[in-house]
Amino acid sequence: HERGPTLESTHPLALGPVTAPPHTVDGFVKEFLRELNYGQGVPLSRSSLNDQYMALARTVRGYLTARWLETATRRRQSPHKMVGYLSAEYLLGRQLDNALLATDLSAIAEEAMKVCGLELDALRQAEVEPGLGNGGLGRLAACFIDSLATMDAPCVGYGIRYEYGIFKQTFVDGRQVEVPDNWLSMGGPWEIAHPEMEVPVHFGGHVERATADDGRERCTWVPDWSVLGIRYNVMVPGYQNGVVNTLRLWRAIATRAFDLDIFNAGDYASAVRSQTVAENISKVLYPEDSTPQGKELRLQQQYFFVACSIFDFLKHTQPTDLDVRELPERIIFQLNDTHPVIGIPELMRLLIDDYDLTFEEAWAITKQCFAYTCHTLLPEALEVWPVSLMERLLPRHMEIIYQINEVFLAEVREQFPGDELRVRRMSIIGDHPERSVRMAHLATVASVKVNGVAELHSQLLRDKVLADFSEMWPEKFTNVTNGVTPRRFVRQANPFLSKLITDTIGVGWVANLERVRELETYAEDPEFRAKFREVKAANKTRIAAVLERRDGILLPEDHLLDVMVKRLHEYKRQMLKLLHIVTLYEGIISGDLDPATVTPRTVVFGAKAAPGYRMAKEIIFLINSVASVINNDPRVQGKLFIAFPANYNVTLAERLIPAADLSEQISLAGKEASGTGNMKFALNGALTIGTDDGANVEIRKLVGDDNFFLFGMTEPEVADLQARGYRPTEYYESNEKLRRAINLIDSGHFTGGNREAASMVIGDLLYNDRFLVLADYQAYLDAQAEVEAAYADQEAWSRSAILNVARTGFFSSDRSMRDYINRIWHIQTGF
Ligand code: B1H
Repeated sequence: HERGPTLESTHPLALGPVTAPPHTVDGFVKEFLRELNYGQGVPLSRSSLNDQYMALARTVRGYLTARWLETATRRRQSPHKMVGYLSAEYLLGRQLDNALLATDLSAIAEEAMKVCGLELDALRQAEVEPGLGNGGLGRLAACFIDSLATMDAPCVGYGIRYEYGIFKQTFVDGRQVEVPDNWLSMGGPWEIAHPEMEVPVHFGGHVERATADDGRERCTWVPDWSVLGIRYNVMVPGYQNGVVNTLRLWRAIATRAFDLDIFNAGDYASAVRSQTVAENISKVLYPEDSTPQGKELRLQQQYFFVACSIFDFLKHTQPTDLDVRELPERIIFQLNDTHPVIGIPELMRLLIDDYDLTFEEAWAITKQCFAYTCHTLLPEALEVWPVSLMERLLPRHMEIIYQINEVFLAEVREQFPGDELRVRRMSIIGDHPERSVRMAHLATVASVKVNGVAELHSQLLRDKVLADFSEMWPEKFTNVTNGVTPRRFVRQANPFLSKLITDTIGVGWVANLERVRELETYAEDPEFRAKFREVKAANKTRIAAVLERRDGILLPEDHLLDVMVKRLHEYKRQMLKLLHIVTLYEGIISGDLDPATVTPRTVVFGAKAAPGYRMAKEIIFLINSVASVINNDPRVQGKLFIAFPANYNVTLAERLIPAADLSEQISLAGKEASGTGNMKFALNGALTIGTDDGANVEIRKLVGDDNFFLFGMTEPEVADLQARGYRPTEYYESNEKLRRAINLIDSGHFTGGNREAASMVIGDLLYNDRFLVLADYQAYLDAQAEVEAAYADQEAWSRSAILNVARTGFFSSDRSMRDYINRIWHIQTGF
C-alpha cells in the first residue's frame, strides 16, 4: 500500500502548511467544543468526564498536529542523518500535561475549561497513562525522545503498540494480584492510526537457493506465515520550540491472504484462530524487568517491530531513489538493550536478498548503522535465543548470523592466534546449556559503539561482562550516563519548586538544566531555605491527599518521608530496607530504644514484581504484613508508619518524588546499571542514602560527600567477599540487632502467628543471600543513624537538599542526548 500521487489543489488552504488554532482562550474553547460536538458527538450539557477528557486531549493534539506536519515537512526538505531509536518499551506516563506544557497552553486550557464550567485538574486525572514499559529502561526511552524533540534532533522512536501495557498491581490479603491494563479501552486520543500503511512481516518456512546468471548464489526465504504491521503515530513535542517528533508504534494484524487461504479451505474456525495468532504479537507487554523471558512470542514481538521499523525507514522515510550504500550517512539505529538486536540480521537480509548486495558489501554497511546500549550486569539478564527456535522462526536470519559469526571469529583468530578458548568465549553462538544465539555478542560485533549507562557500569562492562570484546576493540566502548527529562520530572511534577527556581534564577533552567547551579549560593540564604521547606511541606500535603484518595492511606503529618520506589528485585534489596524498619520497631517495642529519640518516619514503598518471580512476590507480601502490624501497633504510633500503595507507576512517581526527604538507592554494589529514580529524587531535593552503585557514584561526586549518605561494600569488596565464600549466618550470629529483627519476622509476629509465611524469604537470607543483604545490614543502620542526626538540624538538611538540586543538573536527559549525538550518532540538530 503506497501513498497516492502527490495531490495538487489550487485552493489557498491546501497550499500552505496547516496553521494551529489561535493561542487564545476563545480559540481554545471553540476547538474544544468542536471536538466535543463533532468528535465525541455530544453536547457539553450531556457529556461524560471521558467525553470531556477525549475532547480536551484531541484539542491539544490539534495544536501539536500543525507543528508536527511542519517539522516533518522541514525534515523532508533537507534530509540529514537521523536516529532510529529502537526500543521494545516506552513508559510514557500521562500525555496531557506534557503536551500542554510543551505548547505553553496550560493557562489557556485552564481558563478555557472554566469558561465551559469544567475543571482542568479533574480532566487531567481522567487520563489513563500509557504504561508501555516495565521500569527504568522504558522510562529512559521516553525521556530520551522528549529531549531529542526539545533539541530539535531528527529522530523517530520505534516500538510496539501493546494492547495491554504493564499490568495493574492490586493487593489481595497483602499479596500481589495482577489485573490486565486495558489502557485503550476508553479510546486513545494521542495516537493517529494509519491502517492503510501496512508492512508485511514473515515468519517460519525455509530458504531456497539458486545460482543466478552471474554465477552468484541467491537466497529466497519462503516463509510459511505472515502478519501485517499497522502504523500508529504518537506526537512527541519539544519544550516550547515548535518541534514535534514522532514515536511510531506497530500493531500486528492478520494478513488478508493468510485469512483467505484457510477460509477458502473451508475452515472458518481456523481462519479466525489464525487471526488471533497474528494479533497476539502486539497483545501484551512482557512484565519481566531485568530478566528476559525466552518465550517464542517474545522473539516474534522483537522481530515484528524491528522488521516493520526498518522497512518503514527504507520504504517511506527515505527517497525512492535511495542508494543503500549511503545508508550510514542517513541513519543510525540505536539498540535499546538487546531486544531489537534481530534488526542486525534483518538489515543484512534486506541488503543481500532484496537489494542484491554481496554479504561483504552488506556487512560493511550494516556495521555502520547500529549502536548498542547495554543496561545490565546480571549474567542471567543477558538475552540468548535457542538456535533451534531461531531456525524454526527466522531461518534466513539464522543463516546470516552464522555467516556473521564466521567472519567475526576469523578476525578474532587473526588478532589472537591460537587462543581457541577466547574464540569460544566470544562466539555469537553459545553451546551451554543448549546451542543459542548470544544477542549481546551479536550487538557488540555489529555496532559502531557499545555503551553502558553510568560510569561504573560502563567500566564493569569493559572489565567483566564484555572484557574480551573491549580488549579487541577498545575504542568501541564508551559511557553515556543516563538522564531524566526536567520537563516531566521537575517542571510538571513539582510546580511549587519550579516556581521557586524560576522566581530565583529565571525560566531558562527548564531547557538548560545546568543553570540550576545558580541556586548554590541560595543554599546559604535562610530565607530561601525557609521557602524551600515550604515547598517540601506543600508537596507532602499534596501526596497525602493523593494517597488518601487513591489508596485510602492516611499519611501521618510532619514525618521524615523515606521513599523506596522501583521494581521489586532481590538485587535492589527492598529486604534491607525492611530489616531496618523491623529493627526500629523491635527496638521500640522491646524497650531498647527510647521512642523519644526516634525520628518520626514514614516509609513509602512502591514496587511491582514480575508475575512469575516468586521470591519478589513473597517480599511484597512480607512488606505488606509488616506494614499492617506496625501501622496498627499503638506502641509505635507517631514514630513509624509504612505506606505501600499498590500499582506504583509514572503518575504516582510524579506526585511522590517531589515530597520525599530521603531517597533509598541501596542495591548491592555492581548490580544496578544506573538507576534513574535516584536522579529524579536528587533533582527534587531529596537526600540519597545509597551504595556505591550505578549513577549513585556520580550523584555523590556531584553533590559532595556531606550531602549524601553513603554506606555498604564497594564492588571490588563484594567480588572479594564472594570469592572468599560468603556465609550470611555469620552475620546473623554475630549481630544482635540483626538476629532480633530476623527472629521477630521468623516468629510469625507479622504474619498472624504463621511462621511458614515468611520462611521462603528468611530461609534465603540466612542460607543464600545472593545480594549480601546481611553483610551490608550494619553499615546501613549506621548510615540511617546519620540520617536521623542530620534531619534533626533542619537548616543544615535544607542546605544539603538545595545543594542536591543545584548540583545535579548534569542528570538532564538533554545532556545524555548531547553525549549520544556528539560521541555516537554524529547527527546535526536544528536544521
Ligand atoms: C534495566 C532492563 C530490562 N536493565 C529486560 N535491564 C527486560 C531487561 O523485558 N525485559 O526482558 C526489561 C528491562 N532494565 C534498567 O535500565 C536498569 O536495571 C537500570 O539500572 C537502568 O537505570 C535502566 C535504564 O538504563
